[in-house]
Amino acid sequence: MDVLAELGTDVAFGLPGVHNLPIWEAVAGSGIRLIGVRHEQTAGYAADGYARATGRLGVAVVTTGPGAANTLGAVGEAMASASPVLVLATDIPSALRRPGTVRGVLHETSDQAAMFAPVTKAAITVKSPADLAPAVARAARIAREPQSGPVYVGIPTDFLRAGTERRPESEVTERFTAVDLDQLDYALALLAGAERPVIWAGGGAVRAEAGPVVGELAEKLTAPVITTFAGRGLLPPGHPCLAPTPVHAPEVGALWDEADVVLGVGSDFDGLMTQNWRMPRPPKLIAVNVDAKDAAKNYQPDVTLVGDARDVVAQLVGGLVARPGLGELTARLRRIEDTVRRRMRAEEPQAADFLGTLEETLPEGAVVVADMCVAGYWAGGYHRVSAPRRFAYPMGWGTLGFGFPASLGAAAAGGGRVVCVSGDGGFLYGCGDLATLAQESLPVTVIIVDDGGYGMLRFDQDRAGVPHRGVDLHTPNFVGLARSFGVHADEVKGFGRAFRRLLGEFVRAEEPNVLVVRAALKPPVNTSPRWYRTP
Ligand SMILES: Cc1ncc(C[n+]2csc(CCOP(=O)(O)OP(=O)(O)O)c2C)c(N)n1
Ligand SMILES: [Mg+2]
Repeated sequence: MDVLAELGTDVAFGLPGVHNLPIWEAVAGSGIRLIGVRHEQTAGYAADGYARATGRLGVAVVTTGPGAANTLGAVGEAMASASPVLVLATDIPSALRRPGTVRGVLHETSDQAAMFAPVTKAAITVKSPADLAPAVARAARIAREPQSGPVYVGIPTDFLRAGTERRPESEVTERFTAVDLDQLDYALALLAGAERPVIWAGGGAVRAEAGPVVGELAEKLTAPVITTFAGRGLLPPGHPCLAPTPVHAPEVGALWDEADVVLGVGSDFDGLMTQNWRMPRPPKLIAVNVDAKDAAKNYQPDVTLVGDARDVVAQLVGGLVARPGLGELTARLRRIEDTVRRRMRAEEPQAADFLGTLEETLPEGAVVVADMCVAGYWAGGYHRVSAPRRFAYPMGWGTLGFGFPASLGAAAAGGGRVVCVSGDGGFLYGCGDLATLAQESLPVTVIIVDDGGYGMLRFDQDRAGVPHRGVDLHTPNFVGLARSFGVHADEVKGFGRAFRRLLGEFVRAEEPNVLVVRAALKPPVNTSPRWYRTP
């Protein structure tokens, strides 16, 4: 706990079991607030939400076996979204373990760390009481160092009472050496000679706090900046070079198609962004990435600048002269925005109303956390994110059920109001944590868009021309459900005037609340069945 507190983590999320009770005792004097949740998936998602909103290490404290296993979906999401999450789990007593045999000890698994191997950067089992604090420090370092991601630490429960002798210094390193100057020169030459350069910025740019230098570089180059889902919020909405939506809008896709040089910053060009790599490889590609392999796994770059995105992009800014044409670029981007917004209103007026009201009513600095639901996809594509870390989206691993518990973590970070956008299906994954919401009185407004089932899959079945199966579902009275936990709740039909009035009230309240909206939305073009690039 001392190691974690030294790193700046002030909130952890957990659920007790007989094996991990000593951690609850240790937390008492550590300066860390351990928020008790009602399911371990919530501990994982809340730790992730906290990490995304703050950039700090998110911590989930869970017990042995099923407790640890219950975090796996959340940990996989953190892995896919490079979110620094530490899972502190206990394991059965070392004294009772017989390697290779499952003896039947309470909560025993043959190899608990192995469950975490494919969804973590590292899965560490503590070897001795003396190894406990160093192992936690090592895990925290691995989780935080770029590219960040989740790390599992398994602690045989008997070690927790054995006592450790020393408090180790926390190991935090910045491991980058200077960027290769020949490569930098080559990249500068490509950019200086580019006629239609484009900057493509991902989550790595946000994590490196590279927004200001990316914005400067874009202005110097007069290059549009296309952000990925994870990169949204990198530049402020009014920035003269910001492409208004991700690349799934054909008009934004055209910017990519026309580019002669693309500079990718902190992105791996994943399938969800590139429409499963149907986007052509640009004639010249420069990649800025902490990991050369990650940069090259999808489109082979002509040159890779390995290093911290903020440092490397600052060096590119320093090596280039400003060129004319910023006014024309901004005008073109505004025209694209008009076209895209007009089409949105024509295609799905409810989405336009929803997002318009969200933007109007959202208090400054509020975080929006979206789930895998149709309203969330609209937010993922079109919500104008006010600043870095003000929008969280599980895309990523595409993990339904992320939204509500992640919003608890983001709110526990103490930065003000969090608005969660959830469907009826996703909300039911973690609805037991309405108890946590009430108990901690977290400043969360949950918008539940209730379309009576799995709307996205309903769309898929309609598109395939098959009857609805498994998608039209019974939903509870969500208002009654929330109120039964002591959470203020109300319901409206559609995204009209009543929605606007209530959302405005709800986001300005001190306490948590739930706003149920009865509506069914058509999904936007950034969802895979609606991608415009066909195989
Ligand atoms: C863990 C997980 N299980 C299943 C899915 C598949 N899935 C994606 S969207 C969706 C429907 C979600 O329903 P709801 O939350 O009501 O949102 P809606 O689609 O109705 O807007 C499902 C089941 C998933 N993405 N993740
Ligand atoms: Mg639904």
